[in-house]
Amino acid sequence: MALLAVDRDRIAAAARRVMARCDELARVSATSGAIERVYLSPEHARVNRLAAEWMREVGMATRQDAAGNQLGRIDPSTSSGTDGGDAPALLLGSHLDTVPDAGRFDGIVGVLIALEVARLLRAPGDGPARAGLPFALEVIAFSDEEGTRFGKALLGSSAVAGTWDDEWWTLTDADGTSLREAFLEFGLDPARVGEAARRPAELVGYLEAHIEQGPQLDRRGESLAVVSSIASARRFQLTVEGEARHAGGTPYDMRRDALLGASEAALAVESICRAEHHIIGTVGQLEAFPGAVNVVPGEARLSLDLRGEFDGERDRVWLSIERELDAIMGRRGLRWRAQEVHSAPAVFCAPLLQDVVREGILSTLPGGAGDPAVLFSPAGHDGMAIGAITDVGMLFLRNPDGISHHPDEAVSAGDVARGIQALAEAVLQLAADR
Ligand code: HGY
Ligand code: MN
Ligand code: MN
Repeated sequence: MALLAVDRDRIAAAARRVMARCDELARVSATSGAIERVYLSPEHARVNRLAAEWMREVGMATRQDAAGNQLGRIDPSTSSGTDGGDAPALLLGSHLDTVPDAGRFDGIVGVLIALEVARLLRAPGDGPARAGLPFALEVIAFSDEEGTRFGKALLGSSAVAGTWDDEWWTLTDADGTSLREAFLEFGLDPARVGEAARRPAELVGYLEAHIEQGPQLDRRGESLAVVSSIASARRFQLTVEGEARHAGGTPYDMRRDALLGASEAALAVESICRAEHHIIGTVGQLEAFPGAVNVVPGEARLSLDLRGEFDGERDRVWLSIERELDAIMGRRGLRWRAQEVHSAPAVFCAPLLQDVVREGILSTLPGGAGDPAVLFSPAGHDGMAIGAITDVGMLFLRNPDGISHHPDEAVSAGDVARGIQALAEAVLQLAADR
C-alpha cells in the first residue's frame, strides 16, 4: 500500500526543476560546447556551491567533506526532543563529476532527484528542516565517480567508505599534477581525507536513482527498474613495446610494430568477451609513440575496462585475455605489460532496499499493480564503494536508446517525475519497515 500523499502538480514541478537544473549544471564545464567536469577542478567547486545552495533552499544543513563530496542533512523530528543530530542517516544521492564530452544526466539527475525527495519528505515549517522519519535524510553529491582525471574511479565514495588508499596520492592527471597536489590546490588537506569516512552505525543505507545507461527499459517501454547488482570492474593501462623504425625503409619482416600489436589486442578483447555472458571489455584509449606519420610505432598504450556480474568470472576472462595477448605479442616479437589502475567488486543490492524500490515503482503504476523490471547494472556506480559500509539500493530511470557518456544522453521529465515519486515512496516504505 502506497504511503506517499501524491500531489501530482508538486511532483511535476519538481521534475521540471530537475530538468532545468540539469541544464544549469551542464553549463559548468571545463570545455565550451561540451560537458566535462573532473575531480578537484574549478568546475567541481562551482557545482558543489550550486548543490549546497539548493540543499540549503530545502532547509538542509550543508557541508563539503574532506574528500570534496557535497552533503546536505535533514535530522528526524524526534518525539524525544533530542536534536536528532546524531540519528543514523539514509543517504540519497549520486555524483556530479562527468566523463569527457558527457551527457547532462549521468549522476547529475540522481543528485537532483534526491534533493526533490528531501523537499517532499521534510516536515512543513520554517527553520532547519526536519523529517517525520525515524532516521535522518542526507543527500550526497559524490565528487569523483568516473575517475576521469586520475584513472582511479570512485575516489569520493571510497573516502566516505573509509577505503581510501594512500598509494593513490601519487596518481597523476594528463598534466602531471598528482592527486595530492590537486587536493591542496582545491583547498583540501590530504592528511585529513580520513575524516570523510562514515561508520556503518551512522548509516541506514544508500539509495541512488540513476539513468540506466543501457537500452533495456526503453525496449520494454517501461519508466523505472529495480537494480539487482552493480557490475564488478577492473581497469588496466596496457603498454606494448616494439621498435620504432623508418616507415619507408623498413621491410615488413623487420618490423616490430607496437600499434598493430595493440590493435590485435583490442580485437582479441572484443572476441573473447563476446563469447561470454555479462562480461564486457572495452578499449577506450589507444595511443602510438612516437606518434609520427613516418615512423613505425615503437610503443603503444591502451586502456582496458573489464566488467562482469561476478568477480570470479571477470577474473577468469582476464586470464584468457592475458594468455591471448602473450600469443599475439609473441608472434609479433613484441613485449607487453599491464598496470591495474582501478578495481571494484560487484555489489549486490540489499534485498530490503530492492523491495522498497520495487514498492516505490509500483506506487507509480496504474492501480499500484505491475511487475517492475529488475536489472543488473553493467555500468559502475558509487554504490560499489559505499557497499563496504552500508546496504545499497538503486532505481533506474529509462534512458531513451540507452545512449550515455555522450551528449545525446536523455531522460524524460515524465520519467523523472515517476522517479521522484518512486524514490520518495521507497524512503517511506523503508521508514515504515523500521
Ligand atoms: O564507467 C561507468 O560505468 C560509470 O559510468 N562510471
Ligand atoms: Mn558514468
Ligand atoms: Mn554515473
